[in-house]
Amino acid sequence: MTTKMDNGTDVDVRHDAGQAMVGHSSDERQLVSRRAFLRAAALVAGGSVAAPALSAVTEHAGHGGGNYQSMMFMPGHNMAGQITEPPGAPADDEVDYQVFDLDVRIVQHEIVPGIRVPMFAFNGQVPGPEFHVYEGDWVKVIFTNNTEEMHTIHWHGLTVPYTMDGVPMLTQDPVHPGQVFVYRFQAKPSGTRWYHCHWGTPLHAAHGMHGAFIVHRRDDPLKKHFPYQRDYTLMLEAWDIDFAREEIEGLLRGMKELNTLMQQGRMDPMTHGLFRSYQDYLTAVQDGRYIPPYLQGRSSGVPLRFNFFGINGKAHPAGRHLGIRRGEWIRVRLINAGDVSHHMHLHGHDFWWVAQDGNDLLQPQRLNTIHVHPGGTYDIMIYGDNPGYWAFHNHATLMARNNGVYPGGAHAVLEYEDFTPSYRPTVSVDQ
Ligand SMILES: [Cu+2]
Repeated sequence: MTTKMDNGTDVDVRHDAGQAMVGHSSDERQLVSRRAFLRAAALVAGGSVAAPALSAVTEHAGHGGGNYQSMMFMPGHNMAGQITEPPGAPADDEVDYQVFDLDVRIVQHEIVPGIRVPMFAFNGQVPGPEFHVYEGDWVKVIFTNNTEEMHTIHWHGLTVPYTMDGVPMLTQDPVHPGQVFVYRFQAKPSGTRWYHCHWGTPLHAAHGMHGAFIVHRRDDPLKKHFPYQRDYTLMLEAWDIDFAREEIEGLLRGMKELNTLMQQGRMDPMTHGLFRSYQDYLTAVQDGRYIPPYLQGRSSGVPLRFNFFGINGKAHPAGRHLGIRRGEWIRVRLINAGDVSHHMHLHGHDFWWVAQDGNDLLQPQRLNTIHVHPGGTYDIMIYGDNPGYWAFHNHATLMARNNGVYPGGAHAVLEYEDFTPSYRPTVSVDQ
């Protein structure tokens, strides 16, 4: 499927693991809001939760005013069915919002045939849906937590109001099971940005809850020198599937107990490592009332042994092909959503590195290997002048394996669409 952008760019999403996300029209917008409300109300009505429907809607209505304090210490608090709208952004009638629905569910995600791993996933897909907006657009994301665990969304590289930044216990309470949290902000600055969960990040974000957030410029100065037609996003990943399996099972067991305690008003925040301040935490540790779990460590999580590596949720040979034609420029946005660096090498071509962390470089650099570090985004331009099938892969070859078996890992193929091949690619999974 090719989406025509306003600026004439074809955004090709054929090979994407997910769907590109574009905002709802204004008619749909109302529908979405109502749907979210009904969904929340249904949760209240259908669940074991005894909150009355109206008080379930938490309008911290300020959008600039009002008290927005943590509810984590309220005895018997229950957030299922609540819609939380923190202050700090314009109200619906003040700006023209593009509205997006995002939720989190648990899926069995297939990395490569035969390997399915439970993951927390935005809208049930890994990576999450790709946002495509223009710089300056107002964005409203209605986030519904459809799991038994807590989550937030952090907008990585976007300069949002702090109440929308998604760091649990620093800018907001985590979004509880069944809760709806509404993020609002202006899409800026332009460039390759992304989003991820910020609760339990090594598991949640690195092992599933990550997606691209592309902020386009209506007049992209890069097009002067690199008149690209197609625009690809590659999210680079690293998974420890044993960790993911153990942690998710353990967490869900723990959260069921925690949710029950919360609903019964029997949860003691301190036993769960929740403190009102750093001083409270320090005092509790010093006088022996609280023993931090890191004194013992957690065997499932230390150290992680990453055994699968991927691009957009898939490891080689399940990975994607990037289409190109002779005489065409393509743009490739690399985003490292995992915890190890990927050293991406392209065969048969040099490319131009044009942007880092969303911002254009003052001087593009000509390379054929680019080092993509955790959290960073790197944009490159490739010119089609050498027809064939070309590997674009992580050159740290110990990571070019699936569970220790070569070849695998983060490996894409640059595929010319306008030539007659004399050799056609085949598949080998054990060398
Ligand atoms: Cu999460």
